[in-house]
Amino acid sequence: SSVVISGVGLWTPANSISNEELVISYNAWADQFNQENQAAIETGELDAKPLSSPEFIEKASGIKSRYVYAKEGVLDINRMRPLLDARGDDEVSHQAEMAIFAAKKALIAANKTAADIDMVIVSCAYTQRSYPAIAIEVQAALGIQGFGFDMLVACSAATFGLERAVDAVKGGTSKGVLVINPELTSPQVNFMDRDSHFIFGDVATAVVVESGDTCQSAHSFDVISTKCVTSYSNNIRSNFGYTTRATDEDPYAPDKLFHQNGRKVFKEVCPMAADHIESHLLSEGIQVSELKRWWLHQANLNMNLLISKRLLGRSATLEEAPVVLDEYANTASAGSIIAFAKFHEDLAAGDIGVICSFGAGYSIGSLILRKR
Ligand code: CO8
Repeated sequence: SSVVISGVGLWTPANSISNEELVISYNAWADQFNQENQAAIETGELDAKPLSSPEFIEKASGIKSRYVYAKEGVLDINRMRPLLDARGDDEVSHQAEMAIFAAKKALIAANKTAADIDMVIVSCAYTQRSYPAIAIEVQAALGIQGFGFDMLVACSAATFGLERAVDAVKGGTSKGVLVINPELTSPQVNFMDRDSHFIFGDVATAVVVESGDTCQSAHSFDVISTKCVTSYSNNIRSNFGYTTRATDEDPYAPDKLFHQNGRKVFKEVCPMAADHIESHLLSEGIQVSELKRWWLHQANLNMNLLISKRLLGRSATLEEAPVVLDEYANTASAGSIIAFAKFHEDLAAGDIGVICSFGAGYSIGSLILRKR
């Protein structure tokens, strides 16, 4: 019997920040920095902080706005990072909270309860602690028997997690899997870096994977196949980790936050992603022209247009390759799943689509789906 995706849940934070709001704050911070360091800047000891602009951001990335789990602190030029409440051991953690919201929605969409799930994978770009796993906290909160674990694969965490889920159902290890992506990216964003302050947003997505035999969902997809690839690159990196305390490095240093060589990433990842999608489709005997929908990673609009152009000979339309990054920005691994969550119900039985993620690692993951 087939393995299916039978439900998807999307939890969107209540707070958003527009490009305009973000740039006003960044520019006020940069002006303050430049004034305070005027002497050192004049002697050439320090570089002046350059100003950002909403026009640049939208043109270079397609991003207009982003959601944030906590807005307080982000725009405060004397803080420039979100302010989260520190929670005790007996309280639900921030990431588990996000994950639970999305998981409940996915279960409803799949027409399932906790009793139908026996494996919980929390896969995302960061977990707020190493143990106990966020997945186990979520498993307990939802009353799920079986087991859960966390996995980190940056932007491809969702697709790689889904591959694990599909294999577990196919191999009989599991009857139903929840793959949850609580992408709490904002604590790792350097809001004092003009090149990257606009890139990320927070969100949580969740997907139910089960056997076609048990599926009772109104909108389900056969997973035709999955394909994951990694290739080591330092062009997207964060050096923050549990050893930071022992290396006596500054935990606030820019290298301890998200940083990238954006141009290089753009140039290297676009052809990799295009080739990946094409070879994955061909391995299943599917032509690119047969694809009804491309649920692509949502990092950069120009990147997605370039990838589809390489494969189709023209840019994909918004109907073919839906865009959510204008509203959500880059939400690490959740981007392609948000696109899937918002744009799958209109497909007809037999229609084929591909979910594809690409990013840090580098990591690329894809799933070919057929509407049931
Ligand atoms: N405002 C005004 N001007 C700016 C700004 C700004 N905000 N930023 C840069 N500029 C300037 C630059 O300084 C540069 O000036 P000059 O030409 O004088 O040097 C000029 O504008 C052009 O700059 P870039 O070359 O940097 O601009 P690009 O057109 O290449 O656009 C992008 C920059 C948008 C970053 C683009 O390169 C891009 O999107 N690349 C792809 C990146 C990508 O997909 N990365 C994936 C990262 S996400 C990931 O893998 C997940 C990691 C885990 C999650 C982390 C969560 C925190």
